[in-house]
Amino acid sequence: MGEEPITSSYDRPGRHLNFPPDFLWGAATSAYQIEGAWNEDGKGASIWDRFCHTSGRVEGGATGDVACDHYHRYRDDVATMAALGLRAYRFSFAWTRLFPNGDSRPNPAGFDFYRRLIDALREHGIMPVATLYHWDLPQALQDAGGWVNRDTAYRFADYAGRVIEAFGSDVPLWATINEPVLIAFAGHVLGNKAPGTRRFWQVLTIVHHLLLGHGLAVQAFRDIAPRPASDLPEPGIGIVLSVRPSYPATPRPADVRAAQLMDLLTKQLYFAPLFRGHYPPAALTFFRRRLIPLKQQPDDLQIINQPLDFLGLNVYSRALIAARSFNPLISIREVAPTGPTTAMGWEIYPPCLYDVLKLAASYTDIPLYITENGAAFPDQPQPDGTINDQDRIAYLHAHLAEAHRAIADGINLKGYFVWSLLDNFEWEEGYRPRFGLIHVDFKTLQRTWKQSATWYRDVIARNGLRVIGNS
Ligand code: IFM
Repeated sequence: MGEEPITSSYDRPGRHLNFPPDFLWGAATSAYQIEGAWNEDGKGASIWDRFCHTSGRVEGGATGDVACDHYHRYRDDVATMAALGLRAYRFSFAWTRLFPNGDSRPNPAGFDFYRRLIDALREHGIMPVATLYHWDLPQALQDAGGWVNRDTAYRFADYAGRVIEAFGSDVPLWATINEPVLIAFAGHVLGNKAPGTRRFWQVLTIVHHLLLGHGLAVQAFRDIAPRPASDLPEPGIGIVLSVRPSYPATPRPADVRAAQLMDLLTKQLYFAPLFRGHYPPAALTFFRRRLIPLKQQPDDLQIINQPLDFLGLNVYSRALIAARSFNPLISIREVAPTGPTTAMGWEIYPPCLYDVLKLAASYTDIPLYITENGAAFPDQPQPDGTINDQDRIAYLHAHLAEAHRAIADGINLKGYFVWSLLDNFEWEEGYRPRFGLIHVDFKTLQRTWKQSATWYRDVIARNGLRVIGNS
């Protein structure tokens, strides 16, 4: 284990890339993707329950009804986290487990489950990192208009306040919303994620209400001001953005402009209101020209532009963007990657992690966390049961080296969470893509460590990586 200062020379064989001593090594999951128990102990239906139970929406007709059955197996899963040496575990609360109808009537059994989960983490010295909303809106709120309805932002803030009151002291890091860009575009424009609508004309309204809900939840957090348990740091709150840098497919000016437009709609549209208190004028012009309205009230941007304690970044890949002329709504298209890809078809391009951190640092100097990074590969258990996922190890290694490079360049990166702890329900793609460090047999629900799990355990134990070799 090296005690060298953090510098940025990456080509010295055998060199150890040591991370800062307090670096937060973690793994991440989300409620719908692992918990199962979709209608047990008083849980209400979410938009993902409805989406999966609608035929033709999810590959192979898969649902999260059982998923990894984490609801019943959380104790064993926490023991696995402890064996991995995780310092932090990022999970999400299922809104409908806590408030089945999305109103103010709580479900005590749901609170009890998360109390037991958090206690188990704390017993093992693992820091709970909680996301309040990872896509599973109560169906009752969707029936009232979902994120198109401004009231949903207020319902979210009420829910957030109740959860923060209940668990605030035991959770040092709170994220409001996971990946608003995916909720808005995949959920409401492409329609491949729940609620599965295709309403491009409402997209700006949805983005605005998501950000408003975030800001209101941050205000609720500040009002409650949870005091930390004696052995935990002061609780803080932030948001988790998914950032996939856009690079022009060719140097042609039209492609360069298309990549800039993609960045405007998928990144600046979120970063600017959150950190600068305004929507990018070019984005507003883009939407105005397409007659897409933004109805806002006078203080909304102030509410959205709250000081945050950290920013979470989910980084997987980059997008190669080219222009297209025939679509009147959006004149951009993504072209096929030029490099190797994961089972999601996403290009393996580690420098994107550095680029995303640089981008975030250009907006804010608050602590940054990579709240998700990882890869799906078609892992095949060997006859002896082992899973030798060298491709995942290489992916994680290369991305962590980029994280280290960013720290060496002075970026305020405080932690890294592998997506994911377990193979799990990958939304509309069902159980085919496997992202886990831990393999899950979805017939028996048996968990098996992949080699990447052992590798990550060693990375955590050494607090870093070796440049050459697998760790
Ligand atoms: O599984 C998802 C997660 O829910 C959100 N971020 C991306 C992951 C991989 O697609």
